[in-house]
Amino acid sequence: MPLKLTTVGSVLTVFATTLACVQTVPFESLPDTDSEAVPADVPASISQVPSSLASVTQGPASAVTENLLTCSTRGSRVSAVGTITATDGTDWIVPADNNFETGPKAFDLYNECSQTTYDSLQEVDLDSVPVVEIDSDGEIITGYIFADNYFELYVNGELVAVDAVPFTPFNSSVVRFKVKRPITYAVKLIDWEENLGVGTESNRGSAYHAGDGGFVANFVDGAGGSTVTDATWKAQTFYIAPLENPESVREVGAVRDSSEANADNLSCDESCYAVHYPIPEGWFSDSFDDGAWPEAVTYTNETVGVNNKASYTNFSDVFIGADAQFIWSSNLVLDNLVLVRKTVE
Ligand SMILES: [Ca+2]
Ligand SMILES: [Ca+2]
Ligand SMILES: [Ca+2]
Repeated sequence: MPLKLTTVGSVLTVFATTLACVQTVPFESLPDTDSEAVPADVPASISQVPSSLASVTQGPASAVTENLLTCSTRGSRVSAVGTITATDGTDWIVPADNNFETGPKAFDLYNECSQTTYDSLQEVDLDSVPVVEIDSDGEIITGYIFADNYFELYVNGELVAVDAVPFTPFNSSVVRFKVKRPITYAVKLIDWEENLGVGTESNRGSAYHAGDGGFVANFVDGAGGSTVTDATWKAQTFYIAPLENPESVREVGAVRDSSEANADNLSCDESCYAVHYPIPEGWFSDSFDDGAWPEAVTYTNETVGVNNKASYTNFSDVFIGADAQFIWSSNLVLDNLVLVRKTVE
């Protein structure tokens, strides 16, 4: 890749025209110490931290919130939040900063913690779902959502609902809001973790199993139309863990690509690394430009592992039946904080 590091402008121009190339030099917010950038003739490699934006942490975070939700249901995992300092001195919240304690909770379709376990959508009185008014003269949209593990939904910049269960048991939700078009959906997604900072949970015989994520939604309007999650959404990751080696994260165009990283049978346990990226200001706004974000990657029900989860299968008519697909960023396992967006006219 004939990169010439003459000016920021030229780098950005080259970058924009070579989105398919493996990025080996900082391309956003070039630091003052640009002289240390990799020379132009060095081939694509995994020999450095992916970009000037990324920060690296190692080992466990310190819990600042021991448990966001007390739930006695069998299979309920503790949903803690912690902080950790990176090698560059920056502080990070893991698994992610969130509005669980203050945001409006989504209405339950299926939530064992609240003992709401509808067998089907036909049992749900949708008129009892509160309508969040974004535009008083807008149309009413009804959205069905399942997230592994946690979502926060913004519509045209307004926080409409947060997931009622941060970690597990798995739950599903319905939201209603009144809004005018165009409609921008922006969703913060967190694949929660038990071992804060190292991206793992106790599962499948290991105390340090790397869990996976997944998000599916179907937003139905009153005129027979709907917006479902699919590959036309944008998705970007901001927290990648566990990593045996942080340098295994590469930037391939806009993709923060951890496909080279081992996700199974890791042995780093409490000494695993994580790579963090700052969330851009106003990412949830309708005016935010997500043009540089990768397209979402779709995943099958089998891959996400939902075929045995009543919180999903009881409402399959609004998910599978509506052709809504599970989406995430490029790594369903290692990407733990993912932002997704979609604008519809
Ligand atoms: Ca949840
Ligand atoms: Ca998960
Ligand atoms: Ca994960």
